[in-house]
Amino acid sequence: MERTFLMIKPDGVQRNLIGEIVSRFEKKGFSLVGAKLMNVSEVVARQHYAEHSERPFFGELVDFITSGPVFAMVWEGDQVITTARQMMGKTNPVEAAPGTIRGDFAVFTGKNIIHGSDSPESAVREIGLFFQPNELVSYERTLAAWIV
Ligand code: RTP
Ligand code: MG
Repeated sequence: MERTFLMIKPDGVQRNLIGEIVSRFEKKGFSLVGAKLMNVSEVVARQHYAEHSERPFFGELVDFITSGPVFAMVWEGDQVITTARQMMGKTNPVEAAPGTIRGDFAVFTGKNIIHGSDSPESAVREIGLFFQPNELVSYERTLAAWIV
């Protein structure tokens, strides 16, 4: 069972898209094992996007991700890293297919609503950066017991 780090960026929070986005991953069949609304410090933002530190847009990226609250999440499921990236769509919303989160809700690369880990190594690193182990809750589905 795989885990990934997903984060609704400040534009997604401002636009009231938390519920819509969480709902897509729930309906897909993945399990939410951790989530919190939080402000990202500049130190954490720089660490999170360290791979882009030499790119010309790095300063803007850090400013944006620290500009307001984000909704940080850890999701669990079979192949969740790759599948979540597919559900998010391409980085540039112009290229993101309709039906994807960025394809449906975003217009600009710099305001593309959601982040998702791009590999198992990134997922481990990013989960560790944003969550303490005791903030993650794994559980068995006991749906029938709650319905009847
Ligand atoms: P993310 O890390 O946020 O999930 O996005 P991603 O993997 O699809 O794209 P990545 O290449 O990792 O870029 C990280 C974020 O940087 C901004 N960006 N701006 N102006 C530009 O050319 C440019 N390229 C990337 C985007 O907000 C992108 O999500
Ligand atoms: Mg990335």
